Amino acid sequence: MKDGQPKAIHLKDYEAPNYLVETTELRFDLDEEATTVTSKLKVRRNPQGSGSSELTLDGSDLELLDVSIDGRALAGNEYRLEDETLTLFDVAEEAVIACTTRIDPKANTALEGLYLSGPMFCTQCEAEGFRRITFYPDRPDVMSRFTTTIVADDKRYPVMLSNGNEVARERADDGRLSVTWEDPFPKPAYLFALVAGDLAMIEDQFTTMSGREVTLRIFSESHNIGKCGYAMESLKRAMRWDEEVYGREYDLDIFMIVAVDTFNMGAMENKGLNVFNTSCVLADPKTTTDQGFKRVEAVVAHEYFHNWSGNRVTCRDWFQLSLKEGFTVFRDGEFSSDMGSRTVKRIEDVNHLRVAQFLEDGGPMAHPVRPDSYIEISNFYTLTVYEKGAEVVRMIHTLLGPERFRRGTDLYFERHDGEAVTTDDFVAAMEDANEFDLGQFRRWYAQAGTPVVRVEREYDEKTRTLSLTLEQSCPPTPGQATKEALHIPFALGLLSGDGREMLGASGRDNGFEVGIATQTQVDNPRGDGTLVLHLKDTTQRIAFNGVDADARVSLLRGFSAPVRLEAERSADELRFLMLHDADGFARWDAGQEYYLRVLRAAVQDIQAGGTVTLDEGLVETFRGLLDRALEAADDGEEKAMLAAMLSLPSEAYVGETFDVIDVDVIHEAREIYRRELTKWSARELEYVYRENQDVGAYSPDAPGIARRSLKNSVLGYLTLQEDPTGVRLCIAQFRKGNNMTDVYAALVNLVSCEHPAAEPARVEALDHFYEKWQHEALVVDQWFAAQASSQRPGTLDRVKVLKSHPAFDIGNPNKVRAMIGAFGRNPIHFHAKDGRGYEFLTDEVIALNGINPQMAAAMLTPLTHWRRYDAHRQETMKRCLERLRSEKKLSKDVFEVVEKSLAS
Ligand code: B3K
Ligand code: ZN
Repeated sequence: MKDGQPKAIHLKDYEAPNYLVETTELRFDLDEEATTVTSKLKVRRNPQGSGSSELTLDGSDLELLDVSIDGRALAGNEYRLEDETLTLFDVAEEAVIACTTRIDPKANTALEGLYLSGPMFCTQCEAEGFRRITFYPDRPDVMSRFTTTIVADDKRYPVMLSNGNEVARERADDGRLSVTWEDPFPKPAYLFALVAGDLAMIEDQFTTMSGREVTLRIFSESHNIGKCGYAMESLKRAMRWDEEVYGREYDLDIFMIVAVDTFNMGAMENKGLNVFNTSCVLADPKTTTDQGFKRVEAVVAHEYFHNWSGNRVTCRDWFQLSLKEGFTVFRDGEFSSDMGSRTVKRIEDVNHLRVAQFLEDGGPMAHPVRPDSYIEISNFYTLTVYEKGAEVVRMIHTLLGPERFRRGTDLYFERHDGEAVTTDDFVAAMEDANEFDLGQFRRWYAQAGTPVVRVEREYDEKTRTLSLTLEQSCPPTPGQATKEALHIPFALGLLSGDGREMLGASGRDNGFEVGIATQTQVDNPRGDGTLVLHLKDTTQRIAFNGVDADARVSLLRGFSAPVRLEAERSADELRFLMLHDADGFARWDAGQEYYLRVLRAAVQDIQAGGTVTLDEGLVETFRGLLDRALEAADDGEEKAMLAAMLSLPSEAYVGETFDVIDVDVIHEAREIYRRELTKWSARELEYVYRENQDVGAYSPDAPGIARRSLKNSVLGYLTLQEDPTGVRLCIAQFRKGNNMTDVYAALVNLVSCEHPAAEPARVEALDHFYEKWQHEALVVDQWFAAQASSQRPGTLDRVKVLKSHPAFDIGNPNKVRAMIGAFGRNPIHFHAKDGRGYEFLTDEVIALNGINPQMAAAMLTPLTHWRRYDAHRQETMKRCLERLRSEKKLSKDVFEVVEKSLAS
């Protein structure tokens, strides 16, 4: 950081800007090491501002060459230039402020502002990157119309792009080319973008719902252009979907995506000119896995959807980040659900939320969906803002139902088009469009921590009444010692002993008349057997009359709220729900709860010094699932569901449920079960494996993805077989696979495989894989990640060696994520008792701190959870954090995470 301790910024201190910027004219004279940026801002005093004639502009790492007001150059006493600001003392009601700055894109390793990605120029301005380009009121509530002229040597940079439409192209006197772009839509500076390079392009057309023709272009370096077709198809699907589901039409005549290699995150929704990490746009069966294809489709859609949820209606300040991110993640999730399997998408999202967001919500960085304060906003692009934020929007959708939700979004877009608003404005539009009270619901935005819903059940034989008591609570989080009750939509169903739905319309169809006694509001939004209870008080009760003793309740269907469910349910009951629950998510979830209970018991057995007593019911259940897999339909749903149901909860998930995470024992317990399950169902596993081979050409469609995920999850078990059959199958799949999904699944299994039959194939496979794909950067990332995730001994040493590999580059975030990020998630090696894993990560964070602070802070996350481990590990991890704290030139990003982690 630059001047002493960085200070926190608080939501409560928000003030409207003093000046608004009507138009922004920019001229870039591009040069790799000395780009000159000339800006002309037409400013006007904001009637809602303080009225002061002082105007403070943000600026970081800029060399100021000149500044003028209304054409008059300012003398030194007319402004104050500080480390991160330029203050002009006396600005009239209306004025034109011009300034020239010089920047060094080549030296910009933070990848914020204007920088070089390989041979091309590109920008990243969200959240506060524009201030690294020129002096500007770099805040989202200042929206301006931008005109951008790019001047460069067109032999090296024949393609020059910015937001909006190209309006002029001329040859300058010195022979360079000058291209001007005009964006008619006012936007905050964080949505500004510029790209220049020698790029190839694919082009397509989209006819909008009102019949306008839009040109769609995807640019990349020429060697990647053959892999952009899937992103283009995804884009068109997303554009159509947004018209159909939200009535949102695209507004410019052109929409562009540019793929770049060096990018801090997945992609960026700049107006009309999205910039994408190659990892989220390139897709090809030979080099991209099914997960990769799904990611491309989802991220392309996500960024496109931002055109309305983020760009046309943007955030007033960065505390409102979830306004655009939570809502847009919800939108892209619904899109993906409509394109593939809704249930599987829900399972994936909930898994992710439980493993990672719950951890964040219970750790030192916990914050509400709308944070109250931050030191570095880049640290708040979190799972809480994105994924929990999306869950909050989903709950509004559940409470209102689809039609009323749509009425709410229509009003929101209409009311706030062209404005910078707050999450409260979003909720108010939902309320006003439907006369629905979301007063208490708003607490979801303000309160951090994962709520717990505890369900107690009682059955009265005499009256045949089943009563449920639901109690909600939420543990304290930093700065929030006590919590208030939330408005929780809690979805449930009731199943008869023979597995039929007993409630709602489905219940009546099945001949059940269940009486309900409760003070709680109960809805039946889908008209099926699922009821939604509005939990608002700490404790609420509901009783079902006329119910037999063998009836079973299905709780938290569809994961209707991001809470931890605590309910005593017997193994029999969970197995029953796994088979009969009408809600696919609940079937999977019952299985996970059952597996979790078994694994937790095994962990406790080992910790007590005993041996693991095998739960035979689990083996039987597992074999039952494999039997079903043999008859499962190839519909893209059932097999994917079964693949998910065959997977034991991850070590991270099991760990998250313990107060003290015993990494070694959790690993041991889970491995014991994986081996036992394999041993007792080897024949079934082999059948399923053989029955699910792809026939015909690879296609990333739902049935194909489902089939491969089933086959590959079975392959993971087969490699644990004692006889070498499974390992041989794996080696054969590696050699013969005609798509990256199969080849990579085989590689990952081989990399962690302990079986002697895997030698020397493992090393050969790794060498062969690199040899073959060394020119495909994204595949090399996968190669790094597979090795950094290996469970075999020696992983850390291997990672250290790989860091000197010619393909590794600490300046490229994809490489950093593939190796250091993957290692930080390696449950046993990162947490090795000798502390070497922690020390390694600390060294890497220190190195990154000086290069790319955002990446440094992101890599640090695994150490922040130090309090969750045993005393010895706590001590070692804490020492690492203290070592970081004592570093001299700590960035704000790392400083904030370290300070908060160490705070008691
Ligand atoms: N809005 C960007 C994220 C920007 C992150 C800045 N540190 C991508 C997205 O969420 O769509
Ligand atoms: Zn986003």
